[in-house]
Amino acid sequence: THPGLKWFTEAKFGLFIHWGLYSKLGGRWNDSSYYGSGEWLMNRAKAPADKYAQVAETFNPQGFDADQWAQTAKEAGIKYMVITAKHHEGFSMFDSKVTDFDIVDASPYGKDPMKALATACRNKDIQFGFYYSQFLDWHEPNGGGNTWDFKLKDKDYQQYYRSKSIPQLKELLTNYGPLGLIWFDMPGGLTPEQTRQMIDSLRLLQPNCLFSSRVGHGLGDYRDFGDSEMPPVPISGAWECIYTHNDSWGYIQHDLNFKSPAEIIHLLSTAASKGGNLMLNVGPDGDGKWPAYSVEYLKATGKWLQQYGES
Ligand code: JFZ
Repeated sequence: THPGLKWFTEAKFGLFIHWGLYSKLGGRWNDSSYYGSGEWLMNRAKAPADKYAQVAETFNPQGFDADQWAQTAKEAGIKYMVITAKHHEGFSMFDSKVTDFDIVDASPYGKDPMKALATACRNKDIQFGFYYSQFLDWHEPNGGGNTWDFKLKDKDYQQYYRSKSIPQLKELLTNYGPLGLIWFDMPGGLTPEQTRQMIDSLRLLQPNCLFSSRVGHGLGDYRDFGDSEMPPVPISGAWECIYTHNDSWGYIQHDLNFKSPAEIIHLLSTAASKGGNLMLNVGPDGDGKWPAYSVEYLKATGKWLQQYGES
């Protein structure tokens, strides 16, 4: 069995964080406002890649505080944290040499928040991992998904994997210390054999790092369910269900439909009773601040866990 499954199956409670340029847009593009899946805004609005990329020029999350994020997670009783290094929009929230479309090179912020967060989590004994959109990349002509700017028939997915996706995954597995897991998402463009080759080359860098099931072709190390999907019966083997705190993964300014502490505790205990983990998502805003309700309700969840939880 995979060495990483020990911590994973004991964890019970994880924190998912969707954070990118879409967090600054908050569900609004031009004169339209969108509800749900804020991180899909570029696609839903069919925003031109060059126009969308300009959002980076004013992306400056001065309110980001890695220690505070890790501290809130700790108080909530969270055992692992997974954050979007690059979502489908294609913007790298880490220092990447592979592209200039990253937070250090393209934004006034000019620092690598993932470095700080990896360190802050490690200092508090929280397993740290990255979400990485390995196929969908709406910024790249050869990436999956953007057919409003780039012609489908001109796309060379292999070229995208070779030049961006795989080199960036290697950066993530090299520059941030030991990772608990990589959360792949929305597989595409690779055969089972090519997927296996990619995985093998990545495993060499960190044999203890888990790969999520959405790496594709059944080759992940544990099972993930669909979003907001709880298995109806107990499931054997390592698994995780994912829910978001309100109705969107990425920050939406006009979404205040946050799950109460009682609802979070209910999800957590249901998942645990069926043998799996709950990974709950929060969506920080473009300044790097969590919604106030997320901070408050997560802390309340942690209080309950301290009184009634097992460890
Ligand atoms: C994906 C992303 O497209 C989305 O933006 C978010 O990051 C979410 C966590 O993951 O969306 C999915 C992917 C797969 C399923 C559901 C939502 N699924 O298999 O049911």
